[in-house]
Amino acid sequence: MLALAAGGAAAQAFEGEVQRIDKAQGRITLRHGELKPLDMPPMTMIFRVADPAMLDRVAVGDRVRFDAAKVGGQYTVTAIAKAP
Ligand SMILES: [Cu+2]
Repeated sequence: MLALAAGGAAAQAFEGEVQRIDKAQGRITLRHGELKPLDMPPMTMIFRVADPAMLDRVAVGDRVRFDAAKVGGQYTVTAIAKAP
Protein backbone atom coordinates (compact mmCIF):
# COMPACT_ATOMS: atom_id res chain seq x y z
CA MET A 1 0.00 0.00 0.00
CA LEU A 2 1.40 3.35 -0.99
CA ALA A 3 0.96 6.37 1.23
CA LEU A 4 0.38 9.60 -0.63
CA ALA A 5 1.42 12.70 1.29
CA ALA A 6 -0.98 15.45 0.30
CA GLY A 7 0.97 18.59 -0.42
CA GLY A 8 4.26 17.00 0.58
CA ALA A 9 7.16 17.28 -1.82
CA ALA A 10 8.97 14.17 -0.65
CA ALA A 11 6.55 11.27 -0.68
CA GLN A 12 4.78 11.34 -4.03
CA ALA A 13 4.26 8.07 -5.83
CA PHE A 14 4.24 8.43 -9.60
CA GLU A 15 3.43 5.81 -12.24
CA GLY A 16 5.55 5.09 -15.26
CA GLU A 17 7.01 2.53 -17.63
CA VAL A 18 10.72 1.90 -18.10
CA GLN A 19 11.85 2.66 -21.65
CA ARG A 20 15.62 2.58 -21.28
CA ILE A 21 18.23 2.03 -18.56
CA ASP A 22 21.73 3.52 -18.68
CA LYS A 23 23.53 2.23 -15.64
CA ALA A 24 26.93 3.67 -16.63
CA GLN A 25 25.45 7.17 -16.67
CA GLY A 26 23.06 6.55 -13.76
CA ARG A 27 20.06 7.44 -15.88
CA ILE A 28 16.68 5.94 -16.64
CA THR A 29 14.17 6.84 -19.33
CA LEU A 30 10.59 6.67 -18.11
CA ARG A 31 7.29 7.20 -19.84
CA HIS A 32 5.22 8.82 -17.13
CA GLY A 33 1.74 10.18 -16.59
CA GLU A 34 1.02 13.67 -15.34
CA LEU A 35 3.34 14.67 -12.46
CA LYS A 36 1.38 17.44 -10.82
CA PRO A 37 3.90 18.20 -8.04
CA LEU A 38 6.59 18.71 -10.70
CA ASP A 39 4.22 20.61 -12.99
CA MET A 40 4.74 18.14 -15.83
CA PRO A 41 2.34 16.72 -18.41
CA PRO A 42 2.61 13.07 -19.48
CA MET A 43 5.80 12.43 -21.46
CA THR A 44 8.81 10.22 -21.97
CA MET A 45 11.95 11.66 -20.42
CA ILE A 46 15.34 10.86 -18.94
CA PHE A 47 15.81 11.05 -15.19
CA ARG A 48 18.98 10.88 -13.17
CA VAL A 49 18.81 8.25 -10.40
CA ALA A 50 19.84 9.01 -6.84
CA ASP A 51 21.65 5.64 -6.62
CA PRO A 52 22.65 3.51 -9.64
CA ALA A 53 21.85 0.37 -7.60
CA MET A 54 18.18 1.32 -8.04
CA LEU A 55 18.58 0.36 -11.69
CA ASP A 56 19.19 -3.29 -10.76
CA ARG A 57 15.66 -3.59 -9.41
CA VAL A 58 13.82 -2.73 -12.63
CA ALA A 59 13.99 -3.75 -16.28
CA VAL A 60 12.99 -2.22 -19.61
CA GLY A 61 9.26 -2.70 -20.10
CA ASP A 62 8.45 -2.79 -16.37
CA ARG A 63 5.56 -0.74 -15.09
CA VAL A 64 6.88 1.09 -12.05
CA ARG A 65 5.95 3.38 -9.19
CA PHE A 66 8.54 6.04 -8.50
CA ASP A 67 9.30 9.19 -6.61
CA ALA A 68 11.14 12.07 -8.26
CA ALA A 69 12.35 15.52 -7.35
CA LYS A 70 14.43 18.28 -8.86
CA VAL A 71 17.88 17.88 -7.29
CA GLY A 72 20.63 20.29 -8.25
CA GLY A 73 18.58 21.38 -11.24
CA GLN A 74 18.16 17.83 -12.55
CA TYR A 75 15.06 15.68 -12.38
CA THR A 76 16.08 12.78 -10.19
CA VAL A 77 14.37 9.51 -9.32
CA THR A 78 14.68 9.13 -5.56
CA ALA A 79 12.84 5.79 -5.25
CA ILE A 80 11.54 3.22 -7.72
CA ALA A 81 9.85 -0.18 -7.57
CA LYS A 82 7.96 -2.46 -9.91
CA ALA A 83 4.26 -1.70 -9.84
CA PRO A 84 2.30 -4.36 -7.95
CU1 LIG B 1 8.55 14.47 -17.54
